[in-house]
Amino acid sequence: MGLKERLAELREEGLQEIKDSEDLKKINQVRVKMLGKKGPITNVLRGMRDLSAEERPKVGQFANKVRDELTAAIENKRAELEQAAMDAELEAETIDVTLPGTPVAQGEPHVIQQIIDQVVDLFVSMGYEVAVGDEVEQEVYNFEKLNLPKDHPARDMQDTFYVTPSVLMRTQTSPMQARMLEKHDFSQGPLKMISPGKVYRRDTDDATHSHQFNQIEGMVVGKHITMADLKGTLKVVAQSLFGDKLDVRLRPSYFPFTEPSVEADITCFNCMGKGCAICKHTGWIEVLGAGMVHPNVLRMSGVDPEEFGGFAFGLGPDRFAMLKYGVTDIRNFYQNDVRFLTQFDRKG
Ligand code: FA5
Repeated sequence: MGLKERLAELREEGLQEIKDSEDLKKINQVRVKMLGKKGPITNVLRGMRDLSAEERPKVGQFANKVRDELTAAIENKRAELEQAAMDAELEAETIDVTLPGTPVAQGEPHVIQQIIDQVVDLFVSMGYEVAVGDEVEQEVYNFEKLNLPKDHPARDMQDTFYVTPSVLMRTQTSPMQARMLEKHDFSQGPLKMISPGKVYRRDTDDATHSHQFNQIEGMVVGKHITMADLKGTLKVVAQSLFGDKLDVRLRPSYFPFTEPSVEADITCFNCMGKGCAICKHTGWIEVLGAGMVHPNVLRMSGVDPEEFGGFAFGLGPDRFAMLKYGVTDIRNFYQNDVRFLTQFDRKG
C-alpha cells in the first residue's frame, strides 16, 4: 500500500474513532494516539525519505491536510462534549425555587448596644459629635487631667486595673473630656460631644455591679452654659428612653472633675414615683453622675475657665437597660444566654 493510501486509511480510521468518542477522556486518548509523536501519521511521514523528489511534496501536502482535518475534528468533538458535560451539570443542579428555604438565625445588636445606639442617635440629632476613646488609657487622662492628682482620696471611688504604673484600663469614659477639650477649636463654636464605650473597675460582680460595663460620656463646653441646660438635656434623654411621664431630679453629689456635682434620678418606671421595692421605696432611681465642668479640668486642657464653661455627665447604659426592661441582675447581660438575649430582639 502506498503512503497516500495509508494516510487516507488513517484519516478514515481517525474520523471514525473521533465520532465514536463518548467523553473528554476518550477524545484525548484519540488525539494522542493519532497525532502524537509515536502515532501512525508520524510513522508514515518518516517513510517519506524513500519517495522520489517528485512524489515527496505531494505526499507531504496530503499528510498535512490529513493532520489538519483530524485536529479540527478532534477540537469540534471536544467542544461538543464539553457543552454536553456543562448541560448535564446544569440539569443536575437545577434549583426548585418554590421549595421552602432553610431559615438562618439572624443576629441582633445586644440589648445594651441598642440602648447605646438610641442615646447616641438622640445626641447626634442635637448636633453632638461622637468621640470614641481607647479602653487602655494613660493614667494622666483617666485621673490627673480630671483633677485627681496622685494620692487623691477620690481615686478609691474607682478601683482600677493597672497595666503598668502609668497605663490602665479606663475606669470611666471621662478621660474623653480632657482629650476633646485639648483638641477642640473654640473659635469654631462650642464643644458638644458624646462618647460611648466600655470601662473597667475592680468591683466585685453582683446584681448591679459588673467589673466591665458601659458608660456614655456627654459634655458641652462653650459660653453661657448653665446647670439648667444640663437638667434640660438629661430630661430629654430620660424621656426618650422611658417616655414622657418620667421626671428628672438632680441631687447634690461629689465628683472631683465637676463643681457643683450632681447625681440624676429618674422617676421609678415601675411605680411612677409612688415607691416600690425596685426604687427602695423612694420613687426615684439613680442613673448617672453629672455636673458643671471643674475650672481646673478646663485649665489643665488649655481652656480658659473665665471665658468658657459647661456641663458633663456620665451615664450607665447597663443600668438603663435594667430599668427599661425590669432586669434585676446585671450579670444576665453578660452571660450570653441567647434565650435571655433574644427577648430584646426588635424584629421579633
Ligand atoms: C463616673 O464614672 C463619672 N465619670 C460620671 C461623671 C461624668 C460625673 C461626668 C460627672 C461628670 P460613677 O462612678 O457614679 O461616675 O459611674 C457613673 C454610672 O456608671 C453610674 O451611675 C452607674 O450607672 C454606672 N456604673 C458605675 N459602676 C458600675 C458597675 N460596677 N457596673 C455597672 N454600672 C456601673
